[in-house]
Amino acid sequence: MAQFQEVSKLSSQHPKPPGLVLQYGTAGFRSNAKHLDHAMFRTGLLATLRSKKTKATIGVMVTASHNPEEDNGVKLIDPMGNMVTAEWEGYATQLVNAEQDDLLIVLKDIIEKETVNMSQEANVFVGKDTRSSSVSLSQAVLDGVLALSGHSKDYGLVTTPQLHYMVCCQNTQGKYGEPTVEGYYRKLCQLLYSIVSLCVCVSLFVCFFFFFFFSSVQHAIHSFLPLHLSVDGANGIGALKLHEMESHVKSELQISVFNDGSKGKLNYECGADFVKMQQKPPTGMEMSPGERCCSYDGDADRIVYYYTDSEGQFHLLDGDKIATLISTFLKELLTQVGLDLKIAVVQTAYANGSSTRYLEDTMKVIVRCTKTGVKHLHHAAQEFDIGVYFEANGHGTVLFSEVAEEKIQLLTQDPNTNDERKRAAQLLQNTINVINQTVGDAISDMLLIEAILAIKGMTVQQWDAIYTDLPNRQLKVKVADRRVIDTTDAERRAVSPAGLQEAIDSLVKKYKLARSFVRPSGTEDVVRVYAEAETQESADALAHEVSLAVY
Ligand code: NG1
Ligand code: ZN
Repeated sequence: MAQFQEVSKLSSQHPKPPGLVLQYGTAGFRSNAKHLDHAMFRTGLLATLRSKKTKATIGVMVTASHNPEEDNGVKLIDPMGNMVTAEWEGYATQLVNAEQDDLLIVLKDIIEKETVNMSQEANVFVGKDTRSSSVSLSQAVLDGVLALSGHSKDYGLVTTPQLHYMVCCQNTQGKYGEPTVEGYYRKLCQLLYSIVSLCVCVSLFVCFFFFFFFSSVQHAIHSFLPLHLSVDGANGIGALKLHEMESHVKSELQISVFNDGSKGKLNYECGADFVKMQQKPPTGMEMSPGERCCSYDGDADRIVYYYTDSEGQFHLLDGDKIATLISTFLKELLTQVGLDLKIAVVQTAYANGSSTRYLEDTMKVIVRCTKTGVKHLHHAAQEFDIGVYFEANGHGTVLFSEVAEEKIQLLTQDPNTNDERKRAAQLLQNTINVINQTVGDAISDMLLIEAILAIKGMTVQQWDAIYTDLPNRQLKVKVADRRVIDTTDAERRAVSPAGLQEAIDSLVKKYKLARSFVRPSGTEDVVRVYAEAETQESADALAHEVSLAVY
């Protein structure tokens, strides 16, 4: 077939280094950019097949997120903006690892297994981050799509969540929004306006209720507008996009962008991963005591907040604190509207023990723990009316079931609902719209957090004080073969090698309020060790001792 001749011809321009093996893991394919040209071309081929199979638009994002500039990676996005299924992840691994002469055999095998109708049209959206290698690598993806006569749309420089959003908008015929970057800003920002204006209404209402004077009402309005925030853009795509968005929110939110890529290197001593792992501010950021700051990662799907206090002490508000703020806000609104919707928070084993205790014991919210990796959290969150999911590293979002969305929308239109209830329902409705439900999104999460803090009249210090994190430490250990470690119970216990879990248990017993676990990383060739305890010294010592037990 002519189609396959084109594949043969173009694939010879993107040859596979013989013997190289890559694995489609939690972050798609990720490696040094030098090894990825063939993987990109073949991911373009697979995206085209997936599009034919689903009769929908598929996304391909070229990024290695928080990895160093020299690395790159690629991830497929399914029609509703989700990750692809486990089967197709398997196909991706098979196709990318097929030696050059076997490529057509493996390709035809997938077509046959999935009964792909090759005469079906295919559409693929492609996006890339700011890495210098992303230019040629995204071209390789486009070549792959072309080789199977698929249509492609190159969005160029976009954040990962923006591309997820485009794919979802396209496949829902605009129901989710308009599939353009401008449409994305309009959707997210308009909601910030209305959330803030509703907040003004709430302030007016509250002030009226307590018989405050008009002047104090004015003060209440102006005390939080415009909001001020310093953002570390990790010298990546997020910084570019914040500059693009600035004009949309000028009078509501003033953003000072640091590490905007004009001087520094991508993710180098900056970005959400650096701040979370090092538990210190990024370089290149000017911070005044008490000032609210946040960091994005290299593809802007993660966010963490922080501030320094008057003594210069650094305070991190990570994904757990974000999940707590958002779920508390949503639960309060649900109580106000009187809707009986089941809300849950989904975390991983990396969630700080204090956050889990606070959510379960004080907030009385259901908490679920899943394996690391967004797809696991996303899946678990789908089981509830409202599922708030966040990894401690700041990747997360909120999912609303169709039933929840319908009930909330009905309330906003119900003529028998009193004003206060209607306002709360309207806030819930606006919250649904500001959230990127396809995937964690630093820009969307930031706009929501800023709105919540404004509505609640809360400072970053008050947010931080909701609960106190247990001191913790994460370490990486290099071992000969990390796959010898197998885990169970959402990665909280090791089942192999024999004796490892018993060793960890006896080390944990030595410390107060201690917990520790180990797991092989899905994105790096290391074993990750996590420990938390009553004091930082204990957490550090426990992490160190457990890492020795891993060898
Ligand atoms: P691994 O390398 O499997 O620990 C890391 C993060 C995940 C997730 C993926 C994908 C930690 C401890 N792990 O996975 O949460 O974000 O990268 O980027 O933060
Ligand atoms: Zn990322």
